Amino acid sequence: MLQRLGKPVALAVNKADTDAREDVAHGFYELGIADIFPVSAEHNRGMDDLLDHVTRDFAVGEAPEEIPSIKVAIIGRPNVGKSTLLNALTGSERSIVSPIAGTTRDSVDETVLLNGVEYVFIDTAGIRRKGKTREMAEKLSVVMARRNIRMAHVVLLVLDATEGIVGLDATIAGYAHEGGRGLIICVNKWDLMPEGGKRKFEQDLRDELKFLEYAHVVFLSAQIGTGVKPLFKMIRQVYEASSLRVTTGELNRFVEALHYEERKILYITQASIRPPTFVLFTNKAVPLHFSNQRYIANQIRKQFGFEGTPIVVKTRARGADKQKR
Ligand SMILES: Nc1nc2c(ncn2[C@@H]2O[C@H](COP(=O)(O)OP(=O)(O)O)[C@@H](O)[C@H]2O)c(=O)[nH]1
Ligand SMILES: [Mg+2]
Repeated sequence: MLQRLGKPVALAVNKADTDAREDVAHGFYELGIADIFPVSAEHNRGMDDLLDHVTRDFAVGEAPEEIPSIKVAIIGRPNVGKSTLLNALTGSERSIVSPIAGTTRDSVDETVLLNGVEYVFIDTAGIRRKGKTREMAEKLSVVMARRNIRMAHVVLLVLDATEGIVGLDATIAGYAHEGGRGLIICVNKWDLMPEGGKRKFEQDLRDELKFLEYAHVVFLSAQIGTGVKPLFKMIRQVYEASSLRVTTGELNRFVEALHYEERKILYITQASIRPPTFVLFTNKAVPLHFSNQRYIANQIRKQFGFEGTPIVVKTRARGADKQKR
């Protein structure tokens, strides 16, 4: 009946708990199904191979483009230097830079082609209007940040080094984090800072923006141009990290080696990219505590190189019936 359907069929021969029983499974060849997988559902044997096999032809995200085009949003509160940074990145003067907060013209997209990669920068545009208040400009910067985050693959969050991290920075940073995009924190106007303060600044920044622990921090001067060029490589790296896929087999080998006591992780698989999202099947019905989610996310990041991107970890409980036994 199955073969008449004309669909790919794989045979999972269960209860192959031992090597000897695995051999027996191959006796099922006479059913005429070539893809035979001895498995043990109870002892979690052979599942990786089976799952990798049945998912091998699944579409992987968007179709690959000829030239990868990375959309990069430049966000931050008014006057931190977003437009200056855009100009430095694109080598143009198209964005209007002004010492008066919120004077960027309209929506500005600039494309740079570098080493076969297209970078499309989206500046947080403001609306130039007479009598616009500082408060209005600040509100607008949040609205624009949220919009541009949605359109981007990678986000550059710009801070003004001379002012440290203020409340509005944290608000915008929060949206960047929720957006699930790869993130680079750009500490701008570093030319105005005394020598040697980077470590302290980064420490304070990490304290204030704890939830952005995965983000790279770079110190730069958009006006002078120092630290701007290396951003391209970093943007590309973050984009690639956020687009990375790990096979179910690799993930489960990793989980086996992980010393995780809180509960038994039966299974882990990557459900999507940008942000990389993982689903854990565990032996408990309650979702993982936030701190445990973070622990596992960080272990995954370390192991597989998801640098600069947030990672989402979801839990699925195995059916309650299993627990009653
Ligand atoms: N010293 C210094 N000033 C900067 C730097 N980047 C921007 N500025 C100045 O900061 C002000 C605001 O810059 P702008 O790019 O318009 O900020 P935006 O509102 O975030 O787009 C302008 O006076 C810029 O010249 C920098 O790296 N160093
Ligand atoms: Mg601007």
